[in-house]
Amino acid sequence: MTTTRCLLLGARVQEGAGRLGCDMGPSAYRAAGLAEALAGLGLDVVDGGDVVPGPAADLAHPNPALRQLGAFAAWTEALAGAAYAASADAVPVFLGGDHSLSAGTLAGLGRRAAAEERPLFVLWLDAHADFHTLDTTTSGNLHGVPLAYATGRPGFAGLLPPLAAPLDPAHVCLMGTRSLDPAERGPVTASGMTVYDMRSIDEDGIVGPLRAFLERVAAAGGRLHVSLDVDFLDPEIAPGVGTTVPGGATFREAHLVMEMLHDSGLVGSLDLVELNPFLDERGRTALLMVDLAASLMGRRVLDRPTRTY
Ligand code: 6HN
Ligand code: MN
Ligand code: MN
Ligand code: MN
Repeated sequence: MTTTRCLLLGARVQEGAGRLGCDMGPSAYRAAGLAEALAGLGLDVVDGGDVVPGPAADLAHPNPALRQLGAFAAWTEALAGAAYAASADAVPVFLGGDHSLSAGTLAGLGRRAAAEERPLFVLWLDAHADFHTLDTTTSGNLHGVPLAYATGRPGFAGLLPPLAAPLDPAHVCLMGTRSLDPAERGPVTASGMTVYDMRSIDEDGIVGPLRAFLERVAAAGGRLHVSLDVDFLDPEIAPGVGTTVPGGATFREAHLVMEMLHDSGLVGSLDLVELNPFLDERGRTALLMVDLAASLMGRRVLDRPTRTY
């Protein structure tokens, strides 16, 4: 068996969020020992440094709320290229950075999946759906749009890179959803994406739904990308994020999800997004995210270091 090669790539993007600070995320993950934790599992870990975007284009759009569209387009272009290249022979882990970075990673991974003639599946662990188009967002914060762009919703053409292969909404599973803007609700329902919102997780648990999704990915021979937004977690355990929503996933639920993902053997790439170290408390959110990434990459509970967050 060959050793899994794990490539860490920082994306210091903060332009998509409503407040500054996510640009420090990659540094916080490095300080929290992400590379060491993964190497400790016997993985071949390479820190590829930070992806550098080109200059922001001057892009006009009729929605006056939009902020930083040119920077978003430049990040998307750079990250799509990086994700396509990295996914050829490694499991890339993207260290965000706000969630707008997933527009780029999903574009690049879609191209990779198409080249492999495999379908791309996405597990979106987030309080939000991030399913706004450029026309429907009222905050204007572009971390609210990546899933809409990647699935080919209208209005991105000519502004963002064209998609080699739009993501099939039937291959997307949202978990932990508990905050949708009015303009997102109809489109999320109509999209055909699978949504396990917090109410359904509270009622039915997280294991059955996740197992059902993973079985679908396996049956289709799919490549699975996991996008983990810090606000998937309850703010009590993960305060280092700008968009806290009460009632999030517990420590136990989040670790269980990661362990099931590892056991599935299906995960080909990972985004760690929305960590805002300026809002964190002595690095506890960064440390928790590192622990979750390590569980996803194979750490068993008995190997976990004793930590109090
Ligand atoms: N995130 N729906 C809200 C907006 O401003 O569009 C929140 C988006 C949050 C984005 O969680 O990555
Ligand atoms: Mn998000
Ligand atoms: Mn979110
Ligand atoms: Mn299918």
